[in-house]
Amino acid sequence: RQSTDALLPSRSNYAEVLGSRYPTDSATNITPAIISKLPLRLHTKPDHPLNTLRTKIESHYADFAHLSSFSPLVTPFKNFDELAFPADHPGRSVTDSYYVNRDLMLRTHTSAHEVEVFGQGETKWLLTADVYRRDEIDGSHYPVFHQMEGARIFDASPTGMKEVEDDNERLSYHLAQSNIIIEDIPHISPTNPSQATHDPRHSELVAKNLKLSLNSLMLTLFGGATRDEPLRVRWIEAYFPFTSPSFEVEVFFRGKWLEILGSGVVRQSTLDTAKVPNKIGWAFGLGLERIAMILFSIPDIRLFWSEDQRFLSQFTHGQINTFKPYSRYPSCFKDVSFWAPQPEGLHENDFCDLVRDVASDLVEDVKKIDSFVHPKTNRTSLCYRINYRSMDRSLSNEEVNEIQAVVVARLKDQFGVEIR
Ligand code: FA5
Ligand code: MG
Repeated sequence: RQSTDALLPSRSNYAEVLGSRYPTDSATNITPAIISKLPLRLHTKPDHPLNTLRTKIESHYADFAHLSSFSPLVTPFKNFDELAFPADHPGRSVTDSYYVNRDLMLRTHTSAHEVEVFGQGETKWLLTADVYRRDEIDGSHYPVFHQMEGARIFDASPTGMKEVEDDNERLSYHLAQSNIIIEDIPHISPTNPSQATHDPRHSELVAKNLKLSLNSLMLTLFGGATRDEPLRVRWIEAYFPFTSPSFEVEVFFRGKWLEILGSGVVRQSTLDTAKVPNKIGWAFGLGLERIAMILFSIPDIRLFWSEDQRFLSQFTHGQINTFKPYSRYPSCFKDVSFWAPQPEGLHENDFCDLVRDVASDLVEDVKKIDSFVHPKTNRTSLCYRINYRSMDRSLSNEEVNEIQAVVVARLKDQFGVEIR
C-alpha cells in the first residue's frame, strides 16, 4: 500500500466507545469524529443554549419526571423493533444509522427509551438526549442533534378520562386567553385512525389533551418572541409506527413554517411491552436545535458545538438572548471528481461521513455539483464540492490541500473509486 497508510483509519477488530471496548463487524460504521461527540452532552453543559432550552421546557412541565442520563448506545431492537418499526424500514440501514456492530447502535431518536421509562412506572415524563443520524452536511444538518421526548399516560377508565377532561378544560381556558392562532385538524380521521384496542372516545380525548398541552408549550417557548402578532401553530397529519393517530407540529416564524416535533397517541403494544396495563396516553419528540436556532437566532447548527469564547460567552443559563454573529473566517472550496465503484455506487452519506471524519468541523458543507452516466461504459461520474471553513481561525490553502489529499486517498482506499 502507498504512503497514505498512516492517514487511513485503522481497521481494528474492536471499537472503544465511552470507555468500553466492543467487537466490530461488517455493520460497524461509527467514526472517531462521532465517538468524540458521545461524552459531550451539550444539553447538560453549563450556560449552553441547549441546556437553557431544556430547562425552560422542564419548567413548563414542572410536575413531570425529568430524565437526561440514558446511554446513547442501544440495541437495534430497542431503537426499532420495540417500537414496531417494520423489518425493512430504511432507518435501520447502515447508510442511515450509526452502528458499533450489528447488535449495538447509536439511538436515532429519544423514543428508543419509551418502553424502558414506561416500564419503570413513570406516567408523566420528559427525557432529553443526544441522537445520531447519518445525513448530508450543511448549516442545518449535523450527524448529532438533541431531542426531548415527553409522555403522559392516564388510567383507561372513567376516572382516568375525567382527569383528561378536566385537564383539557383547564388548558382550553388558558389558550383562549392567549394570543395564538391554531390551525387544527380532526383528532381522529379515516387516514389517521384510533387504534383497534382503544375506545375511540378515549383516543379522541387523549389526542385533544396532547394538542392542548403542546399548544401551551409552543406559547411558552415562542409567545414572547412574537409579542405583537399572534403565534401561529399548525397541526399536520403524520405517520409513526409507534403512535396512532399521529401528528406533526409546525410554527410560523419569520415568514416560514418550521417543523418542531412529531407526536401521537402511544401504540398499545409499546405499553404492553413495558408491562403497563390499562393505560392510554400520548408521546411527543421535539428537536432542541431547531427551536434553539429560532429562539437564540443561531444561524448555523454547528455553532452549538463551538468552543469559541465569542460563542460561549454570549450565553448565561436560563436566559434567552439574541446571538450576535461575529465575523466569520474565509471559506475555501475544493472539488473532487471520480468514477463511482461498480456496481454498488457510492452513497452520499458514506461520502459525507468520510469527509466529516477527515475534516471534522472544518467542513462547512458538501454539495454534489455534477453526476452523469458514461453512455458507452455505463460508469457513473460524480463531482462533489467540499466547502471548508474554520469557526475560529483562517485556514491556509496548503492546509486545506492537505486535508483534501487525505479525503481523496481515503476515497480510493475505502471505496475503490477512480479519481478523474
Ligand atoms: C422522531 O424522531 C420521532 N421519534 C418523534 C416522535 C416521538 C413521534 C414520540 C411520535 C411520538 P422525527 O424524525 O420527525 O421523529 O424527528 C422529530 C423532531 O426532531 C423533528 O420534528 C425535528 O424537530 C427534529 N429533527 C429531526 N431530524 C433532525 C435533524 N437532522 N437535525 C435537527 N433536528 C432534527
Ligand atoms: Mg419528521
